[in-house]
Amino acid sequence: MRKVFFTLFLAVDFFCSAQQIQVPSLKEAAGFSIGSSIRFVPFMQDDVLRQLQAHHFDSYTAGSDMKMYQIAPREDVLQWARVDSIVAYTQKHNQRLFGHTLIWHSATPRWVEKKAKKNPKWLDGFMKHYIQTYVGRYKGIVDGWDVVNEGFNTKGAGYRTASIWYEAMGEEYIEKAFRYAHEADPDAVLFYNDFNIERDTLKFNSMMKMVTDFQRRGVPISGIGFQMHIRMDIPNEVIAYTLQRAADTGLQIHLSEVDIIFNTHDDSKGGGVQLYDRLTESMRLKQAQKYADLVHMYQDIVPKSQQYGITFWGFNDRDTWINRFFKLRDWPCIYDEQLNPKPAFYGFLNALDAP
Ligand code: 9MR
Repeated sequence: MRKVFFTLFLAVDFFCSAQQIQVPSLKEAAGFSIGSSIRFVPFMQDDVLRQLQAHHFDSYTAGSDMKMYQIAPREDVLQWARVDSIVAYTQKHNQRLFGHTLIWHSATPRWVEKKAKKNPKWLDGFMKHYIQTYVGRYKGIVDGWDVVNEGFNTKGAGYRTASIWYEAMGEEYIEKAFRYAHEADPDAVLFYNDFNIERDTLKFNSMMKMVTDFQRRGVPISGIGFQMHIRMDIPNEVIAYTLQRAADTGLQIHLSEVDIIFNTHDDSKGGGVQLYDRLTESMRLKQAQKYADLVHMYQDIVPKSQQYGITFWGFNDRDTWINRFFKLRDWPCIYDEQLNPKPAFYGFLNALDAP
């Protein structure tokens, strides 16, 4: 049955554009929240994107609009206008707003880095003020937060030490960020979020050590975010193993930035390695299977009460960050460059258990 449905939609896909076709809604087919990262300004001017977003997603993650460099561009300035517009949009469309991200080395404004380098003691007070003003302002409105993003090394074991937060405050900065956020909104779902944890078991183990220590000591963490920027050749067995161990903590599990690439890279800006120049039909079908595998693993391994949801990092190949960042040509998303659903979309959709 699944196969017939899949083939049927492939045929429809071939003749129709996104505007002409009403495909089934992902959020209606899923038993958990489905989201995508969105860049608010181009999004609000793009009718097709807005139509697709409202149709498929009941969770909204800002691609950049909620990061520290946007909120605190200069000393003594906190600007909320963009976030307020996003809140208005999500409330109008009855969507969950997810806060990405409070503390991320890569989104720290230059002025904060400079000031903390001169006076490391200042940073803790600034962090407390920033988090509590921000989380307090959107208390009961932002459902959950990536409290700290990418606090562990890109590869292998250990904390990311090349971060002003670590340099000025030591590893305790992570715990403090969670405590400050929890004080400001005790009901917000608080995540630690990172990449490659589904595949790099040394990195995963470092994170798990921190998470279980937090749980033992009552540091208010409520979830683990697997960014899940994966490649076609990342073995399902490894993903299943790490997901299982994370789920065993009893915490919420969010697949927070999903995309699936064919080519590879060294994790650095411009570090793409172009292995495939074009997307063949057989690649499209294999990608559909991988998206389906991911959904099955999430549903089978993560207990329902811990399924915070699955969020795509942009849902179409036209806007994906992958090509810009790694200097690649890849096709990681469920919608193609013309904003038509790909086999990956149907692979994902058909794997979803009804709510
Ligand atoms: O996709 C985001 C890009 O548009 C921004 O310029 C960049 C810096 O803010 O962040 C990108 O999103 C990253 C996310 O916040 C954290 N995980 C990795 C994502 C891709 O770089």
